[in-house]
Amino acid sequence: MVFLEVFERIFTFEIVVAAAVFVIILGVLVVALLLSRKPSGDKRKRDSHPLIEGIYALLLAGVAGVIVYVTASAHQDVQEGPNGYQVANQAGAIPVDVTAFQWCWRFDYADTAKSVTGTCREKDAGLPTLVVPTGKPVELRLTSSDVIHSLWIPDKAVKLDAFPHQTNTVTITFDEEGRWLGRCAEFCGPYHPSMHFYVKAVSPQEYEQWQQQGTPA
Ligand SMILES: [Cu+2]
Repeated sequence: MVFLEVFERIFTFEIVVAAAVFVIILGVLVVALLLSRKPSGDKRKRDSHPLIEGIYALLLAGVAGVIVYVTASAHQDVQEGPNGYQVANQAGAIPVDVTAFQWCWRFDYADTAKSVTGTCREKDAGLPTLVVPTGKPVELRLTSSDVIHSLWIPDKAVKLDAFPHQTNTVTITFDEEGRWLGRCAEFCGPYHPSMHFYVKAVSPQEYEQWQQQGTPA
């Protein structure tokens, strides 16, 4: 699952950098305060050090630049990687047309004409389940039939906006079996908070059975 790996790598990197910057700035501040203490009654102007201040500003700008560069190139990896966004018609990918609507989801398997939807109102019972086989890329072609929504699978760090009159594509491969909750991540009206679904990854055999028999997931 490339999204999660990239997210965790970047997030850890940014936390480490942020912690280092915090500790260094706090240390410099404490030292500067201690050194700049003057006896009371001393009216001399405080020293200014344009060179040191300039270097300090440049260093911080450099750190910010590195973070932007690392994040942007990781984003590029995700977009162009084997499981990346916008990779349409990936060989062997299972195409699923995903439609977000107020306030639930519909999953139409383009190859088999199987369709799954729900009400998203009653907890669990009303939630649709997107069933996918493990180890095979699944191409989600996401659109909306009314307002803007956003497909979000928090455990897999996958998030993609759903716009009316537009299709956004993301190709995902689920490596392990399991079931994860998906949410709508774009406020879309009164029932937005209950606009959930499940993603269930099963073995390829089980997936074929499910496709043929139509047993509810
Ligand atoms: Cu929503």
